[in-house]
Amino acid sequence: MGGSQTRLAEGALSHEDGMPYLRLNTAEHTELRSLAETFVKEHGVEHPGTLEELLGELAVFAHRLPERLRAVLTEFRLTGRPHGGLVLANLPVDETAVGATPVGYTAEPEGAEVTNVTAVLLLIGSLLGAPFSYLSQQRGKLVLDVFPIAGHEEQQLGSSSASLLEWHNEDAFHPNRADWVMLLCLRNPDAVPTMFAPVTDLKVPAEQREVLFQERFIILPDESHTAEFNSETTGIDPNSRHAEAFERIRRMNQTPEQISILSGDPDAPYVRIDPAFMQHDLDDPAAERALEATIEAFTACMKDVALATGQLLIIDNKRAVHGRRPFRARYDGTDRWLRRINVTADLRSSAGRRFGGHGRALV
Ligand SMILES: O=C(O)CCC(=O)C(=O)O
Ligand SMILES: [Fe+2]
Repeated sequence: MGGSQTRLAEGALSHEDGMPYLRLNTAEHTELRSLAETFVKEHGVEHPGTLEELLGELAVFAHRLPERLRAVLTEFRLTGRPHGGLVLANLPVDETAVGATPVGYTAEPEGAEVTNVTAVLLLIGSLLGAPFSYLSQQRGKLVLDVFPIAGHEEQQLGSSSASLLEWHNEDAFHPNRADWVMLLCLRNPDAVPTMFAPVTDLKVPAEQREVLFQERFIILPDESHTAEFNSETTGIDPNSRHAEAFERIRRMNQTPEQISILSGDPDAPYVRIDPAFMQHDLDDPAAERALEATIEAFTACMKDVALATGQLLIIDNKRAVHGRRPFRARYDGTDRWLRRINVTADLRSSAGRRFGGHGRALV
């Protein structure tokens, strides 16, 4: 994979349990906290939700992030290294000040520390690319909360707990899926691991690998994008854009296109896979065998990354898969809590199809 291309990024990463980490030092930690607080103060942000309306300002302000962080993120954006993703550690998150972990879908976390923490997440996301959302997911909300919800224990949703959340690419079915997914940990008292594997670790026989590069596979939209699920959880605005978004999802569900699982550079390919929402019966034995071999091989190389408060997992959503181990939820305000954003390298490809107050919710 080679070393760093930029002098500043060189030697910045440590490797812990096979995972690359950038640990901010005390000066960087303090600098980042004061940067986020300054942004919030200068723009009179009183509620974390307001940050979603300030994406342009955040993108400009992001150029002030600590230099070593900018160097690592720039190298990651330009070269894809470290391959698949990395963890940023020692970010300013005061667990005692963020308040209780939400318990229901419609909860809107509030308060000064949640606002600061969200600013940190959006600043980092805005340096790497452009944060965006989907109109078909939680009304186009940009910053999503990952915490267990009573009744979802066994579902294939971020809000599940008792069941393992099978590894996947985020929104794998979607042509405009994220380039990067960022998961910022506010609390994780039981050290519940996120699962992670870069595609460079995937070992499948050459013959099957060749099949993976062919358009012989089908991924359906996951439940979180359906009209039924959204009307039961966050509710749907009865305006035409929402209807359009769910109509597009319905079409993707009804007449899905055939896609390849691997694409791009044969030595460092992009990956697109979500076994829980794929058709396994393809009327194509060679493709079926290649899919099952890939599932087995990925499962075998899955790493556990137990995020701690103040750690941010940046996943290259086109070069790595992720999931989550099962755990027992508490539902008492002390549950595991992550804040998540989708980030794209290419806003231009969705021009004319982005709406919402922040103009970043895709139809
Ligand atoms: O809870 C986790 O660690 C990952 C959840 C997940 O896959 C997601 O929110 O996209
Ligand atoms: Fe995910």
